[in-house]
Amino acid sequence: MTDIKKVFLLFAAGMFMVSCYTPSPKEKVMKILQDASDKGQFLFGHQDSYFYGHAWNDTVPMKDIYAVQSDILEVCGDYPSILGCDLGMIESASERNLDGVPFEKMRRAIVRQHKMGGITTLSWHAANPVTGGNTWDISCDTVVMSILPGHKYHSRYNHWLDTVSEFILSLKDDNGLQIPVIFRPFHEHTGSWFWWGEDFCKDEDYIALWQYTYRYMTCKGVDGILWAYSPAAGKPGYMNKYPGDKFTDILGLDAYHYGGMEGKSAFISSTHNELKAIEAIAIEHKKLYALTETGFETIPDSKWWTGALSEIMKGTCACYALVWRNAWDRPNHYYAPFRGESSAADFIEFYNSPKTIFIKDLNR
Ligand code: BMA
Repeated sequence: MTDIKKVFLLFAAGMFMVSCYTPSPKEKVMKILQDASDKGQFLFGHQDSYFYGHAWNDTVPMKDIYAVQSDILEVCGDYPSILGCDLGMIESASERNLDGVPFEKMRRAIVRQHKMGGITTLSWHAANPVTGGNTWDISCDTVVMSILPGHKYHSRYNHWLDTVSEFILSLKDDNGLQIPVIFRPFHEHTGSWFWWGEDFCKDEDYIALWQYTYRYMTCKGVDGILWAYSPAAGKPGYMNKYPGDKFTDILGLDAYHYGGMEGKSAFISSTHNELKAIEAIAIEHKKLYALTETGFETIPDSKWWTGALSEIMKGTCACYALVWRNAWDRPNHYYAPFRGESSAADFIEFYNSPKTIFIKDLNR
């Protein structure tokens, strides 16, 4: 065979392989996020959106998920493209998470969100494995160390990871493929309000815990998910406990609006600036980045969506922004609009902006 023929055949074989390449479910999700980021758009997320809202609760008794309700749907006629769920209390084999959401309902909601073309992110407000207290039990400052290999509570932690892995592995699409959720454990660790927080955990222990968790779950077969690292805003040392590029897909930031209307401009500029600083790190490490949690409790600003959140995201490549939950049993604990709420009109403007991505946008 002549050299020319050989080159031609190699080229043809290469083209054939490229055309046969099917991206994995994880790669597809990464592409959705990357495309948004490249276009200066962002996906909109809402924690627990389909389980309960400001004035309703669909978790008692457990109704079928196909009767889907959402405060976001009521306001704009569309679903959030990112559904936030929390695994807290799965480690104690509870049927419901710490906010009363049945895990079976959560599982079905995640499958449905995936069928609709959307994405789910899982946080994990894990209980304190040493004291048995809840996730905010900070009475002991050696918890992280004591669940690492060779330490007293290690086997208990392994058992917890079995439970988490089992749940994630149960999230399958119609073809039996793993649904690629964004897993966001041990969040806000730069603050000191969870047992894994800054004051209770050395940098190397946090990194060891993360890497151990990643390896353990990967060995269990949980290998098609995205891992998000999300420190709390306004704290030093963003990268001090970074687990490493191999163990991370998304760089996050959890930033809430405090201080009422007077705090608005400081919140906008500091959060925007932090996102820009994360952008530089994300470029260097070739990672996506996102505003993994945000919100203004009770939304006392009727223009918060176009006037604060959009302003923060403007000029960044952050791929999503997720607002926290609307608690049905705490009238003053909500972060998303609902029908009749004073920022609802502004939210519709935010929804209609070419920058924001909801479920319908992902299906156009
Ligand atoms: C917090 C509050 C709590 C909730 C926890 C986990 O920010 O909303 O009420 O239990 O998140 O979802």
